[in-house]
Amino acid sequence: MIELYTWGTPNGRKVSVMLEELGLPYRVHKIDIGKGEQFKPEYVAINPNSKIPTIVDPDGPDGEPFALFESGAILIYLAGKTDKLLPAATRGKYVALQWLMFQMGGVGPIFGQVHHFLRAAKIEVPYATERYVKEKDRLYGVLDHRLAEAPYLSGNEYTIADIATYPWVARHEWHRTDLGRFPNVRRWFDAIGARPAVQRGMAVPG
Ligand SMILES: N[C@@H](CCC(=O)N[C@@H](CS)C(=O)NCC(=O)O)C(=O)O
Repeated sequence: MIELYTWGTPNGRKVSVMLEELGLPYRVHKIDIGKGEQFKPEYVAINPNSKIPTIVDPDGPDGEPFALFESGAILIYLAGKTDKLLPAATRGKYVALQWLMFQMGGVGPIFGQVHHFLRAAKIEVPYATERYVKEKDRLYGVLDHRLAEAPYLSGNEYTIADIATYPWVARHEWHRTDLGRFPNVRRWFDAIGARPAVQRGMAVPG
């Protein structure tokens, strides 16, 4: 049974969607980041970065328990453990990892900043808001262009790149993005959202 430490945010839901897609048994431990539970010493012991998500696989490499943080690393680990959702062939594998890194280094951090400045900042900061909204729109344009060429981010196969990106696009209302402006993203978003495993994973931690 994999232990999943998570909260109801896009980075946490990437991992619950992945576990649901793989059909791996897992137990959810809620880490309420609003209450600062990510800073408790027992959590910092498995995630020194004090953020969710983290997994502990009791049956890790060499059969030993294995704690892992960073959602992208967790997705790659689970794909490797099961030989699923990351193509084995070199070209497909690195195209999937390319779009996963695009999510980790671009979509996640930039959409997160947009959420902060539109929804959480205690004062209005027009310069920062404008800067991040503009970059968010540019990233949507890149996604839309890619999804005009292929059904999924990695090509013809649904992979961890899609799993990583979906929960961020699912927050499109938070970052005030009309998916009608990005019809290829909309088609991809609807197709992925129809997957039962995605629906179950997106409801975690409940
Ligand atoms: N790069 C990390 C980012 C994780 C992250 O930012 N998690 C947020 C929730 S989505 C968090 O735990 N925030 C709590 C905090 O910043 O104190 C990953 O992908 O795992």
